[in-house]
Amino acid sequence: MRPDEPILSPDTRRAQRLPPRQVLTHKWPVLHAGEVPPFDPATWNFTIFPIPLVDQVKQFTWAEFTALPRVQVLADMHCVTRWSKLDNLWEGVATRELLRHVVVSPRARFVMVHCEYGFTTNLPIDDFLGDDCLFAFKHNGDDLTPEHGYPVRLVVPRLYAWKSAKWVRGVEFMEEDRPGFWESWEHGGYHMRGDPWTEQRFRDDVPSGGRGDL
Ligand SMILES: Nc1nc2c(c(=O)[nH]1)N[C@H]1C(S)=C(S)[C@@H](COP(=O)(O)O)O[C@H]1N2
Ligand SMILES: [Mo]
Repeated sequence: MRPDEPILSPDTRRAQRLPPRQVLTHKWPVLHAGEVPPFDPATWNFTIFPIPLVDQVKQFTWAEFTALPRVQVLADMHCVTRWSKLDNLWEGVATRELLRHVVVSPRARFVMVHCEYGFTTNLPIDDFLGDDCLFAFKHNGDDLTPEHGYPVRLVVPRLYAWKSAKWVRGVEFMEEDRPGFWESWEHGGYHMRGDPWTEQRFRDDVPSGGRGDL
């Protein structure tokens, strides 16, 4: 079951839809590190962890995850490499749905999203649980294609799109923040939060050993 009216991501109501220094695209670029992973519904699972930040380690099979209630969200997408794609209609499971399956400790303030081949991305828990955030199976009415995250990707419309992790397999709740893949210094030091409206493109802290190893 899903509502007839999609949830409108708040940024779609702005008079000026493009964040600073972004360029509109009508195509849908493909952007990721590494290979497109295979999908096997018999072995796929989705894990929420760890104890004690959740009351139990919860694992869903593909059949269980696809049986969860669905929402539709209309949202814009902004890649830090400066393309923006407007009016995407996503369908999937709201991130908030996870809260109906585990009890999350109030000490949890960040999440690490875990994907195939070890890709990760970190974000504040309040951004992750935004009412326009979902684990999407469909885009504009069609199943995701493999290169766009089939079978399921995270969508966090209000942050730069590298937080919208493709081929997602689980969520780790965290007390302290720590960098994911693109946020790590060796992969560019992209921002720990990534708000496109204030151009949080790169981290503004400095690696403990100094920037670079000269
Ligand atoms: N697993 C994974 N997800 C990822 C990435 C990645 O490298 N690996 N790149 C991100 C980046 S930088 C962007 S802009 C979006 C692009 O999504 P798209 O390829 O569907 O346009 O995916 C994000 N999700
Ligand atoms: Mo990106």
